[in-house]
Amino acid sequence: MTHGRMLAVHDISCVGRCSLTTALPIISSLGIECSVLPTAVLSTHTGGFKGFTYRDLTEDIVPIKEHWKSLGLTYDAFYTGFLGSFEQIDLVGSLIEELSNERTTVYVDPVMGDNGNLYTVFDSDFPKGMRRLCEKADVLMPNLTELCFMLGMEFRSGPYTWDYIDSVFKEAEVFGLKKIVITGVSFEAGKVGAVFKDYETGEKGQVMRDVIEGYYHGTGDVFGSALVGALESGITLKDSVRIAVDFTVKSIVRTYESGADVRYGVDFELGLGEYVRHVGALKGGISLHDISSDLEISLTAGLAAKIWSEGYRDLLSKEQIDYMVNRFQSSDAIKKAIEEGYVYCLIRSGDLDIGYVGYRMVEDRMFLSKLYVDGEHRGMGVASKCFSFLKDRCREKDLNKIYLKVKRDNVRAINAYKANGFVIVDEADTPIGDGFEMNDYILELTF
Ligand code: PXL
Repeated sequence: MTHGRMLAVHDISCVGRCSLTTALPIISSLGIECSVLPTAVLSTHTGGFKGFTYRDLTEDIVPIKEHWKSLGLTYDAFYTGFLGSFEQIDLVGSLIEELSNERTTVYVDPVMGDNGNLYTVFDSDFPKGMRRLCEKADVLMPNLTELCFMLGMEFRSGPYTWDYIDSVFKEAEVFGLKKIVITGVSFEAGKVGAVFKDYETGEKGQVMRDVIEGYYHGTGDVFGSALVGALESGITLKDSVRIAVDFTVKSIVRTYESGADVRYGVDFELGLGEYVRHVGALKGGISLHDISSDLEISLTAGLAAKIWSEGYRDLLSKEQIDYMVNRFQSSDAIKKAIEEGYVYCLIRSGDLDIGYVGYRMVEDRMFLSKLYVDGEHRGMGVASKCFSFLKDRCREKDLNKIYLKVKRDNVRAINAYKANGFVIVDEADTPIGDGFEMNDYILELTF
């Protein structure tokens, strides 16, 4: 399902970005129609502000539902979060059943607690009730605290092992889910992120990022909303988790750097543009287009100049960047390379050119001479997708190896290649004229 009507069922905390004040803007930014069912109205959320007001809207749920039924409304997706009372659990469960259609996906974030504790407004019976709602979910997005409370497991603080996480995935099978994404998981000190499992395909994985000190309110809702938006846009689970983690982490970093009062939630608004671009790029899919015309060649050279001047600012002097762009990435250089047997392709996402590759076959391997992605589109798995295209090109010629050169101090690129299965096999120091030298590793991928 892409871009049907969604219902977000959360409280409205008027101040302190969380629940509906994050779900609505984040999901709407993707062009998804998001209706709301407010479960309670609070002057602020309950975490850190004293004296908040709390209006429980339990009594409104049935009349609202009946009105929607009289209009013949159904929802293609439900995204439930903070519920205002114990009774709401079953009321929301019935509402989901009565307003679903054959395409409906149910996303449940069983918002109840964090760091081993329930939020103060919930008593110890709440998790038992929440379990029933989770049984209606297709996609569950709990943190470990919430899962432990619902499954009757003892909460332990991290770091965890994959054996432990696998055992949690196994316990969570009782919910009959399609997918689960667990937040706040750490496998090593200094790193935290999310783990996920697709019960239908067996695929599982993790997305970890550096810990940022402090406790940031509403991040579960920012993450959940970004995840639901990406999944509803038809993006794979793995890419959706990565997009949601990065969106959340960048929001936290902005908040940390601004020194803002963390009770007001994280500064996600400035990240919405990038979030929409990332989802848009992966939604449209990525394709490689062989280039040959003068226009395509000059487009590629223009992209190269942009990517190089932004991407290598911290690694090379301006003089060396200018020299290398002119020598290796200008229209003339690309034209000459194509004449010598290189294949150049633009990486296209929707109708945007976001990068380019250049390669040629050398004996029994593909030599990948260029793989450059525009900064705005990095960190979205574009490179991995390019590698699957490039592997196909190798297979067409019965080859099973790709090699490339990368500057020895370009740690980010080396790690990205390693994550795609490349290993360092050699080093090369090549003088390139004008007193410049390239000091590279040679990395190889066998498949
Ligand atoms: O983000 C979780 C959340 C949602 N709604 C309310 C909350 C909290 C967490 O404290 O208090 C009202």
